[in-house]
Amino acid sequence: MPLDPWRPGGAAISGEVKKVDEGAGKITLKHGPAKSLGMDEPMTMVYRVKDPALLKLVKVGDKVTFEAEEASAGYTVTKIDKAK
Ligand SMILES: [Cu+2]
Repeated sequence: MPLDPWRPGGAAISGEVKKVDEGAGKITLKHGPAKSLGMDEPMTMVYRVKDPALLKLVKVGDKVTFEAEEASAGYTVTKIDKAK
């Protein structure tokens, strides 16, 4: 078992869930700097999700770890998990 649960090359970002919009398939996350996404400052922003099922894993107020990628439609969360 690898110690890092994320896929090689993926950069996990720590954040907190501020809003979940299952209808629109979007999640609002407050997070710290995410160099891999070119975000140098902490911020709160809306992300799309790659799979709507991801929105069922977390709720508002949860501390989470997530991965995102920059897609043509906008920043998209590809993985999300409650922080340990
Ligand atoms: Cu951001």
